[in-house]
Amino acid sequence: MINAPMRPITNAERAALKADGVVQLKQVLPLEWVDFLRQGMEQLYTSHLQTEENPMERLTQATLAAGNEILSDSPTTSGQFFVKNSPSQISSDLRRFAFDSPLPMIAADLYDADVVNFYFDQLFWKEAGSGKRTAFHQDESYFNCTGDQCCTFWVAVDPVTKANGAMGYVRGSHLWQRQFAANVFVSQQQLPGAVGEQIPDIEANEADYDIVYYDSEPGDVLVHNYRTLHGSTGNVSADRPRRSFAVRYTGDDVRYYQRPGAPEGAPSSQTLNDGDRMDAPDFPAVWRRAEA
Ligand SMILES: O=C(O)CCC(=O)C(=O)O
Repeated sequence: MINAPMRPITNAERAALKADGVVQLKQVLPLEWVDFLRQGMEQLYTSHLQTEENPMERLTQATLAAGNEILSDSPTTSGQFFVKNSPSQISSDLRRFAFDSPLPMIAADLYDADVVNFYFDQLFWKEAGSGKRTAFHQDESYFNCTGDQCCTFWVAVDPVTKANGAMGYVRGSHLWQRQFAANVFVSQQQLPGAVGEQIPDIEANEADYDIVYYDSEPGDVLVHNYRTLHGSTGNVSADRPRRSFAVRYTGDDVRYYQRPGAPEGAPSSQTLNDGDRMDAPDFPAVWRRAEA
């Protein structure tokens, strides 16, 4: 499989990411890569998600026990919402997708970077009927880095609409210069030890914000800046899973920063100090500009 996108990134797409903090790249991923990713995710679902304790479920129970609300689009729940951190550490297929698919080249093109480094990956699997929303949040508060060129590349292997878990973004929020506290992901409740402002109640006041929700088709990639507030709807469909893989890449201006309040599991480095370039074995380079 080749690592080139289906088409070049346009100036309008680069400009949208800068201005809005989010852009949807329609049909940039070859479908053979999407099929490859889907198979890798399905294997992981069988080998790990279905057999391990689901950390999101544990977090949900702890949040409810503390008297806090879980955000859901459905009064009843018949499926689970799985979040798996760093799945590429256990799945060679997901690692290959994060490192060798067209995504790193797309990142280089969007950032106009000399070097693109891998930072972190996550798998998000909303089973049919798992009504839980992903609460609006800002990735920056979970990440041990600083700078502008850090984006999430979100790839769904299923058709996505609001009924099974569409991603929503507060346009322009990456420019607000506000640092929000990390939350419990399915609740507005802050994570213990989180640092930053409480995120406003966006879910109950969506009309007050410039929010854009995206339907998505296999082959599309949603890219958002790590400062952009975003969340997703619950999966209230009867039979459509919503399975996605998110990979974070950094560009030239990003520096390591051990962020106060970042959750314990946030990728961190044994070798880098605050202010160092991200170029280290912990965060391998996945794309380099060819020497002239
Ligand atoms: O897929 C989701 O619901 C959440 C994804 C997300 O927050 C992210 O990729 O940063």
